[in-house]
Amino acid sequence: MMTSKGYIAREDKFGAHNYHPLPVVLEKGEGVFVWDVDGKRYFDFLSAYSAVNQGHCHPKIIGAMVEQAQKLTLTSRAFYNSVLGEYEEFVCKFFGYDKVLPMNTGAEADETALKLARKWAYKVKGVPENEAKIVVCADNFHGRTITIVSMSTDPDSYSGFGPFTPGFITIPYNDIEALKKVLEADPNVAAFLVEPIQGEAGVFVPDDGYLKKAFDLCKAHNVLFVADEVQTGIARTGKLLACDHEGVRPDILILGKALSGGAMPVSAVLADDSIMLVIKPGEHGSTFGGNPLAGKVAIAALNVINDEKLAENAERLGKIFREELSKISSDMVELVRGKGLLNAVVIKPKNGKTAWDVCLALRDNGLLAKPTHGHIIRFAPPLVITEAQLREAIDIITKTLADF
Ligand code: IF1
Repeated sequence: MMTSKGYIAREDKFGAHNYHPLPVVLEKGEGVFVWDVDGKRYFDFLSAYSAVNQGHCHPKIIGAMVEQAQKLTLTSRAFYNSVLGEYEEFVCKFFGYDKVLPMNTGAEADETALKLARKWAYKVKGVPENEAKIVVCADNFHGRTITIVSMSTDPDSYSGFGPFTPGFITIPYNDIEALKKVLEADPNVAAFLVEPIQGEAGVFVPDDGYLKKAFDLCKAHNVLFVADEVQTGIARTGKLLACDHEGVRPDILILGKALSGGAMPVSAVLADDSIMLVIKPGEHGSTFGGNPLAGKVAIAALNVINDEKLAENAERLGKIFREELSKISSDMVELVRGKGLLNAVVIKPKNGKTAWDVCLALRDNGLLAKPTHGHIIRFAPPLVITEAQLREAIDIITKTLADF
């Protein structure tokens, strides 16, 4: 029987060292819980970075997956299949758009949105060929491809991967004046790409009204408002989309992660015909994009969001979480912030102890979370968590912090 150390040593020997995981080896997941190889149970307060909003191995999602997996998993888009149209109609009506371009990972969906925005700029807006600009925010995270890290301001994301894709203008997040200035100065801006809440940066929630003002500025300058809801979407922030808090309907909507409930990679770009139809047959695609297995899984995953009212649950329990965490009288807790069940605690190091040490202690006490950017701990449980489970988890966090 292999020990956790054995699992970790084997990965170290045969796997690329592109991660520094918390030392815990998980073997089983169900709902809000995961179990390690020694049978120890943990609250999962990362949810695979908001991909497991519906809870681990949700029976309806896995059931749909197993059923379809025994019929037809992949045809490629060289042929039609009996599921894709059903999924396309379902997801377009679910989010209220004319069309969907199905992809697999979040990064692929972001790349697809960038291509769509540039092509729209040339074909519809009349920007001169190869002159299109995309405005992005400092501290963004949209994935790991070379074009996406070309618009990153995080050296860990882009250092050593040049030369970089041109055509990006970076402005500070949550700064309407900066966006206004850029849009007034440059007639070749195709789109403004923004996370409604900056997840990786440390769950930065912008000022109320920021998204609406940004959207209105984009409309005034014939610029597409592109929302990356890969992490904030699918009920995570207490609404179906984080943009829904401000009644903003993105021109291009990017989804991923919990679109499949964490069962497999499924991502999507949604837009109306005037934008989506600038891409013609043969101009974009992917081997697995829109495969029948992904289609059935995504339909099941989205039905769970509605049937189990997960957005409402996230809204209600998120308020309790922030309220209770703000009461913690630990001098390591600098700040608690978030929306719905996407929250973070800013940790002030104490006696050389950092957020990493807190996460190790949380692990020992039966709760898994991980620091982002050193001193910020993200807390994002599956949205199926009950109030009783949340309060039990809050007790673990409170006791753990009290020990420092
Ligand atoms: C990892 C971060 C979170 C995303 C947004 C696109 C993507 C992501 C807003 C790309 C992916 C994941 C990547 C994952 C960890 C996680 C993450 F820390 F990397 F930044 F959530 F904050 N847009 N985020 O958050 O989607 O291609 O990964 O499917 O380990 O890199 P992907």
